[in-house]
Amino acid sequence: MTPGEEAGAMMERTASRRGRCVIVIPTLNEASSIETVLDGVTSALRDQPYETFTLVVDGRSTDGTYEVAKRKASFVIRQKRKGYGDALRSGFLHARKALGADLLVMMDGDLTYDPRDIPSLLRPIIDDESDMVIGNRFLKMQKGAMSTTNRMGNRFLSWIVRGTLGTEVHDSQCGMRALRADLIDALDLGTEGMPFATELLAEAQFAGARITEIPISYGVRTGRTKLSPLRDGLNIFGTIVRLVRDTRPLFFFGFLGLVMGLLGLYFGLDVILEYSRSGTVTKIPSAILAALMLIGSFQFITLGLVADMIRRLRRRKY
Ligand SMILES: Nc1nc2c(ncn2[C@@H]2O[C@H](COP(=O)(O)OP(=O)(O)OP(=O)(O)O)[C@@H](O)[C@H]2O)c(=O)[nH]1
Ligand SMILES: [Mg+2]
Repeated sequence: MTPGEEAGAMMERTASRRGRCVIVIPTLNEASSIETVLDGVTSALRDQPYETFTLVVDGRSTDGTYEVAKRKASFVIRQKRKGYGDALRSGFLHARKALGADLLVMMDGDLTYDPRDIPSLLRPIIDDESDMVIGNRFLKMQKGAMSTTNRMGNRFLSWIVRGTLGTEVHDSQCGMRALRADLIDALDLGTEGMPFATELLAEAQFAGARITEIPISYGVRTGRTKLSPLRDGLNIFGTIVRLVRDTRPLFFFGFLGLVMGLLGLYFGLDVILEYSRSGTVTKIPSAILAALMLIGSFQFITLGLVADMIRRLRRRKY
């Protein structure tokens, strides 16, 4: 190979290693912060070894966010439907299909996340050690950035997610993440609202993606929140239950079957003891209840096995 050819090959290798990164930012009335966020992203990623673009997905803001984003962002799209989840899903698809993204980053437009954390989020993906990197806000959180109720709710949801979905993530609701763009193709994302963060995590875990977390900063919000802690908290909890049912059906239905089976044994034991002592059964209601519980338990376990088989057959491995 001549020195010229060698240099050409090296440039090609470098170019293919660079990749294209799209930072997707959903906004709904964030005019007071979006400009600073976009400037922050641009300056934080100036010297990174990948091409960087910002994509604002605006949800029909009425405070001029769209106009600011039009001026400052690389790309802006108007969201057709409603919701945080819908905005991110549309943004990811647009970034992947229309903009040819290799790497995706999601973050809020409210100045809570620090764009200087983006390179650290991308590093494990670029080094091929991870497919999705999730921020953990609890280690570097600014005072007052999250109310005590929100913090407790977040910790509780993360604990449930770890226990039920089996992901080793301690801030399951964190909205700052980086992921390989082709991971999106293997995920079945449909949640429109705030539970999107949980769905993305569960789907990635189910697809067999390598997921890691790193500490990131989290500051006090600029502008008004779009979060309704009770409504969104309950929605997220409902989503977790649905995701456990869909992604770990044997665990879900098996658990219900086990509880019912134990109740059946509890009611039935008395009846069996009475029968073995006297040869008769007088506690008819207990006997009927125990029989129903045991039949129900058997049905739940069978349902779990069938659902598990269906889920395995439909699994799109990443
Ligand atoms: N496009 C779009 N963006 C949304 C929608 N709802 C929220 N957002 C944006 O999504 C990001 C996250 O919403 P936030 O209100 O910050 O919710 P949060 O981060 O859970 O809570 P706080 O930061 O404490 O208010 C922000 O940039 C919002 O502007 C929506 O329906 N459509
Ligand atoms: Mg926020």
